[in-house]
Amino acid sequence: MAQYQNIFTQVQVRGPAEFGVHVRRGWPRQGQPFFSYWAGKIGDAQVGPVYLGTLGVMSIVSGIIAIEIIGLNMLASVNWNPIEFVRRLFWLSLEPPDAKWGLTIFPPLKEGGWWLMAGFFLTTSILLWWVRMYKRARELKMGTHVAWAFAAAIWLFLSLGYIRPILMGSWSVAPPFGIFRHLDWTNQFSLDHGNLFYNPFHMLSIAFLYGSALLFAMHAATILAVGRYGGEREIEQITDRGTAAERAALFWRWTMGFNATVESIHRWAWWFAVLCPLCGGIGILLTGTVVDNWFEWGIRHGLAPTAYP
Ligand code: 07D
Ligand code: 07D
Repeated sequence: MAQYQNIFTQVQVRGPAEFGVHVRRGWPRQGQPFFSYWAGKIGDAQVGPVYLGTLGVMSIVSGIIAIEIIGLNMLASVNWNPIEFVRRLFWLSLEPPDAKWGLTIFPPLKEGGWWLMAGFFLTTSILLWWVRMYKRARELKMGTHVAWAFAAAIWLFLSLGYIRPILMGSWSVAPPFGIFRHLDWTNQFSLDHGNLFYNPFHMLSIAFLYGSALLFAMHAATILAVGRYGGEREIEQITDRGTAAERAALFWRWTMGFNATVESIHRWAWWFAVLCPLCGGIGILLTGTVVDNWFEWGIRHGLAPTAYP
C-alpha cells in the first residue's frame, strides 16, 4: 500500500531522445538533449533541447542587466566587500528615488537613477518573456492560457512599481529591490494606508490565494490517489466507466455532493490563480489614489469597528 502514498515519480520510461514537432519559423532548438535520473524523479528525465529565439535571448540579457545593476549597487553599498555582500545580502537593497524627484526619468544615478534603470530592464525582461511564452504557445498551436495567467501577475507587478507611482506622481512610492527591504516596504504600505486588511480587493486577493492552495491540494491529491488506476493519463479516462477519473469524481460527489470534472477543475484552478493578482492589482491602484486610509474607509462603510469594546 505504502508505495501508492509516495510523492516522487516511481517509474522512468527511457526511450531515445524526443525532439518534438518541427519548428516552422525562427531559430533551431539549442543543445544536445541528455537524461537526468533526478530530473526524472520530479518531471521528465529528458533535459533539452530548448528553444532560445531572439525574444528569449533579449529577455535573458535584459534580466541579467537588471540583476547586475541591483547586485553591483548592493556591493557598492558594502564598500565592495564581497564577504559583507554575502553576509548581508538579504538586508541589502536598491532604493527608489526620494519623493523630491517626483516622476523624473533621470534622477542622479545614486539617488534612484540606478533603481529606475534596473526597473526598466527588469520590466523589459518580463514583458519580452511574456511575448516569448505567447509566441511559443501559438507555434505549438496551443491556447495562450499560460501567457494570460502570467499577464495577471505582470498586472500586479506593473501596478505596484509603475502604474501606481505614476498615478501618485512619484517613483518614491514604488517597492525597493531588496529581499527583506521589500517586506518592510509591504508592511509600511499597509501602515501608511491605515491597515490594508480593510481593502476589499486585498480580501479578495487573499481568498483567491488561499483558494488556489486548497484547489491545488485537492486536485493534486485526487490525481495521486487514483494513480494506481492510471489517473494521470487523463485523456483515455474521460469517457470510460470504472476508470480513475470516474472514481475521482465519485469520491468528491460522495464526500461533498458535487464534483468538478477533469476539464473544469483546471478552469477552477486557472481562475483562482489569475484572480489573486488581478484583484490585488486593483486593490493596490485604489490605495492612496481613491482611498487613502482603509481603516477609516472601513469605519465609514460599516466594516471596521468605531471603537473596540
Ligand atoms: C515559488 C516561483 C519561483 C520564484 C522565486 C522568487 C527573485 C528575487 C532578488 C535580485 C512564489 C525569485 C526571486 C528573482 C531576487 C534580488 C534582489 C514563486 C515561486 C523563488 N516579490 N514577498 C518573496 C518577489 C512583492 C512579499 C520571496 C518578486 C510585493 C512577502 C522572493 C516580486 C509584495 C514575502 C520574492 C515581489 C511582496 C515575499 C519568495 C516582484 C506584495 C515573503 C517569493 C517582481 C505582493 C517571501 C523574504 C516566492 C520571502 C517573499 C520575490 C513583489 C510581498 C524573494 C520577484 C512588492 C510578504 N518575494 N512581494 O516564493 O520570504 O514566490 O521574502 O514583483 O514572505 Mg515578494
Ligand atoms: C508579486 C506578482 C509579480 C510577480 C511577477 C513575477 C521574477 C523572478 C525568477 C524564474 C505575488 C516576476 C518574476 C522577476 C523570476 C525566477 C527564478 C505576485 C506578485 C510578475 N497579506 N499585501 C497581497 C496576505 C498583509 C500587502 C497579495 C495574507 C498585511 C501589500 C496576497 C496576509 C500587510 C500587498 C496577500 C496579508 C500587507 C499585499 C499578493 C495575512 C503587511 C500587495 C498576491 C494572513 C503588514 C499585494 C492588494 C500575489 C496585493 C498583497 C496575502 C497581510 C500588505 C493575497 C495572506 C496587512 C502592500 N497580500 N498584507 O499573488 O495585491 O503576490 O494587495 O496576514 O501589493 Mg497582503
